[in-house]
Amino acid sequence: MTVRLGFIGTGDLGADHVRRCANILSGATVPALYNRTQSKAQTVAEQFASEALVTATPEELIESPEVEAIVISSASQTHEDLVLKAIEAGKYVFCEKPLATTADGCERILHAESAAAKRLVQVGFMRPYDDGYQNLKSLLTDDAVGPVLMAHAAHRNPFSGPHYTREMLISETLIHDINTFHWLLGESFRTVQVFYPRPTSRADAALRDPQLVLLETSSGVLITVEVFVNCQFGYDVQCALIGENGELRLPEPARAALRKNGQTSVAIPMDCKERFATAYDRELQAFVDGVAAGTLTGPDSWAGYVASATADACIRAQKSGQKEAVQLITQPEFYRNDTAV
Ligand code: ISE
Repeated sequence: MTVRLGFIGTGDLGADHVRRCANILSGATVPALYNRTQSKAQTVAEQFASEALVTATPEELIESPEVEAIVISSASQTHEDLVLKAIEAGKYVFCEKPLATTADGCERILHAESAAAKRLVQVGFMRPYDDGYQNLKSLLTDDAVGPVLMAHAAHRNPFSGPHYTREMLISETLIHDINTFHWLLGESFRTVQVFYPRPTSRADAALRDPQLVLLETSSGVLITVEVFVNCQFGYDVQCALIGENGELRLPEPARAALRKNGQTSVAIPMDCKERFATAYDRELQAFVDGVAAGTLTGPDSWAGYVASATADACIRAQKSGQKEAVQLITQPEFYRNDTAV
């Protein structure tokens, strides 16, 4: 069976998803594309999906009978409205993170999906599909280090670009780490606090880059996350969990060590598309397979909601300088027995 995917948003990551669909994944075709700048969608169609129709609006794509399921990689502010429209059309939808820019927006999606009485949404958190993180998860499941007490993580990008804001360090970057720990530890968060170290001179002072975030889970695990989006040297993701009986550490990506000119060197990836290439392939393949089987398995709307509600609290903490409580609604029955990754 072949799943007919329509793509909304053919920018950097969106175009890469169309490429993987055309060249790497099995069981999917691309009958339609939409991008706010139409010529960009046209170029991506010419490169990877010559038969695809470039629609004039995202609604036209969502409603097209040629499109069975939708992949959203457009700007974050458009996600909520597009996911709601896909649910209304009764179509499966893969939405890049964040599911919505606020917890309220995610809540509207939870209501719509529960009312449809069918799981239709997968959120584009790709780390659960990475070998290293999967290894951490299975060791935690096997109780390899006993109860986890603390964790330390770093999420570094080489450069952020001029469009990045102080809040985006949370809503676009830290949100991955929030989801990672929610998934790894199987619990949500109680409080958050944000600290501003001495800022780098390599970025606009208003960005306050880097930031140090302290997350406290419901059981009291304390997690520090360094978010540094202009670190210059690479796309670098670190994670260590300290338990009663040992420590677990995320492995470095497998790269050969080069010995030359009296030195050993190992390349560091320069962006997320390179660092998580295989994870992106797997998450989208999981979506395609889930649509074909009629059962989605990847990160669900509840995971998207917890991530956004925690990010909202972090943005409040950025402003207040205080510890802020994470306020979550009670998990709706509909999401309790979900088989999400
Ligand atoms: C980007 O949108 C991502 O998802 C990357 O994984 C993250 O590292 C980056 O900071 C975001 O802007």
